[in-house]
Amino acid sequence: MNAAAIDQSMMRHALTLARRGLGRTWPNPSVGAVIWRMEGEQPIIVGRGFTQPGGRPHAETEAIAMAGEAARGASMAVTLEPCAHHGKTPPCAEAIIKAGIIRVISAIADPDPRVDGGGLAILRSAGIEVVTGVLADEARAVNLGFIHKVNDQRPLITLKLAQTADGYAGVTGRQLMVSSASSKQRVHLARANHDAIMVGVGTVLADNPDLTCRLPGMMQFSPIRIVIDTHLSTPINSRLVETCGTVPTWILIGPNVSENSVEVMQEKGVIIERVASNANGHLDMRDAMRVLAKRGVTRILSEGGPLLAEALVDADLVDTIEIYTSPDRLGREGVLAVRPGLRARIENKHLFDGAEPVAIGRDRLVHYSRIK
Ligand code: AOF
Ligand code: ZN
Repeated sequence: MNAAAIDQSMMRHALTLARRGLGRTWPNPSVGAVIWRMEGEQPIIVGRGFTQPGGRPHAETEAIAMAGEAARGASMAVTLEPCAHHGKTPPCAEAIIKAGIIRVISAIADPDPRVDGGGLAILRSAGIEVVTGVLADEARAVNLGFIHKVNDQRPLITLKLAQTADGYAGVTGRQLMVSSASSKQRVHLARANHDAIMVGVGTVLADNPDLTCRLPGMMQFSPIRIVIDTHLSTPINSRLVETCGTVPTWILIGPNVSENSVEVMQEKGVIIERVASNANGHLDMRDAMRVLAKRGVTRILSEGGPLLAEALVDADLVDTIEIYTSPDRLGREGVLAVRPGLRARIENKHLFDGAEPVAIGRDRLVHYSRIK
């Protein structure tokens, strides 16, 4: 392998580490770092690290701690520019210098204004060789939630929709098992690698859902739950409220809810955030996402009903759409999963790029990603 191929393979490894932290490092990005030394033609990995739950310690100091003295004279691949600021911990750029690392391969710059090129500048001024842009597109995808939080004051949004073969989400007010066991497992895995699961209050009233990650052994990876609820209609005895001591529940409400109703919910342990409403009296989704980004949320999985999906896509807030289609028909009138207006936007080649359908158990999954 030549040097560039080794750099790429180390960065690929660092990216796999970074992906492990997704959903658990917010408000910080999930970063991966690999330290290696050359023995002849052979790269030997001496340290690996990724951002720890809650966002600290950072990936680089984890990898340096593992490598110990072996870091001296070694190279590091890191999926995001090492930090330059004195935050809750000293800057990673300084830790890298102190550890004696002589070469740093960094995928993309850190958009945080406290860093933004400063980390690489510190490394260069210490005489460390710096290579940037290695697997930049993949690193951007891993860090997209954090990038949107910093640059666009909104979290990344993955929209999940499920429909019967004839296009229905269910029957009004009744829960319908649309997806197969394999699809559910995949959705629960997606829950674990997002910071929050979001639904509209209609889903809470119809289904009284738990919205947790129930894959065996992964309950502790359940993210927070967010309800879009203009008039604060979430029942006090709903599962989301009753279990908020174990898995946090946040409810976003409009300006007209009484302070008294807010206090009742807060006493139960629910976090309430007020959000601006628009001319139709619905919550302003851009403002809602601004509030969540300000609170540190970087990645949201929206599992809410068709109306929430429409509001998010209309406000141009959706990064990825996953539509699961079951082979079974509802066979009667129900609630359309994707109404014609939303379908037109999803199928618009200027807005979303649709992949080929893949089979998930008995279901079919089509994945759309936002253009630009
Ligand atoms: C890194 N490695 O693993 C992560 C970084 O509040 P602090 O002090 O932890 O700093 C948070 C900022 O550090 C965050 O906004 C981002 O710029 C960077 N995150 N940096 O070198 C890491 N998670
Ligand atoms: Zn750092």
